[in-house]
Amino acid sequence: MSGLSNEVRYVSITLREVQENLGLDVQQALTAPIKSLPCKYFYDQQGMALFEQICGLPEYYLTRVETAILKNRAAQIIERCPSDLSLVELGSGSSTKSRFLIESCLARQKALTYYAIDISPGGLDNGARQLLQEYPQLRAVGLVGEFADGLSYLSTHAREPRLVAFLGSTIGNFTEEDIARFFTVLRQELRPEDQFLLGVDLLKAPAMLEAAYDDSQGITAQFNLNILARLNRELGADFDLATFRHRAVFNREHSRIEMHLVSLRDQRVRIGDLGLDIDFRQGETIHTENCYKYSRARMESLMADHGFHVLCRFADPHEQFCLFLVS
Ligand code: AVJ
Repeated sequence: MSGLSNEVRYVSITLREVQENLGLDVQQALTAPIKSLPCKYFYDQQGMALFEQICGLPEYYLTRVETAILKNRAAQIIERCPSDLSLVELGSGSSTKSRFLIESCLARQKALTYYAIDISPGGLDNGARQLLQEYPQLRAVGLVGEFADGLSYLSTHAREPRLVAFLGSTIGNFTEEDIARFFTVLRQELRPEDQFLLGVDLLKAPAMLEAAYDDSQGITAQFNLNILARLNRELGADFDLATFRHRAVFNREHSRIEMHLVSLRDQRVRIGDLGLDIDFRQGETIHTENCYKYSRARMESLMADHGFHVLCRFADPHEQFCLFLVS
């Protein structure tokens, strides 16, 4: 073996400013008649650690079920893709899940490039480095930027056919407009030989959904409240976390889990860095997240509306979660 280590290479393809503006976004969201906070701000260092914990909770079946589907079906998924493939993952590459796709590719081809597109650098976790050590035939490239920019970079830099994976039901955070925009970009950037793998949490009994977002150990509550702690840390706010309570409810009309933070009393909160006072009535909520749930048919019709054709579905026996392989 040569002394060269097989390391992750990061390419910054940020064309537009992806700089997030926490202050401005928070000001807008908390001064609106219905208060909210953008769910992307959950994921500071503490938030990411709490989300990791959520993924291992007994009630949070999503990660476990999706991982099991990938474990059992990765070979079949890869079989349906063209040979000499490269693998693209949208969002921070979670190596536990991608491992199965990577292993199936490498059982079939000599070498593989694995691209992870994420707006924050370092999206590839330590597991990715572990994979690189196990598989010298593997190359990992982190692309730092928006999905659209990452995909367009790849259409000029990667000639080989690609399997683009968007896992973890992250699409659940998208509004219908977000989905329309996202599918439009995908259609522009994917070539006919490319395929798309989408992980979707399926519509099911509300009690089971609500338990997944309101676990008995209170980890999801901590995750939700951490967004207020973050405003305290980063914007000099004085939220008293003991005066807000986590709430997760299934909204049937919109087919989504909603996460809220409920103010337990009338109170005024100061956000020092913004020079802003926010008043809360007792029972008033900050709407922090929507997680849309789809029936198979509904997701397939959304995809069809955007010119995508479902090649294959891979669900668990209880139809809790579904992976769609799409061209
Ligand atoms: C990261 C959007 C897939 O909706 O299940 C988990 C986020 N929020 N528990 C989800 C989340 C509360 C998660 N996604």
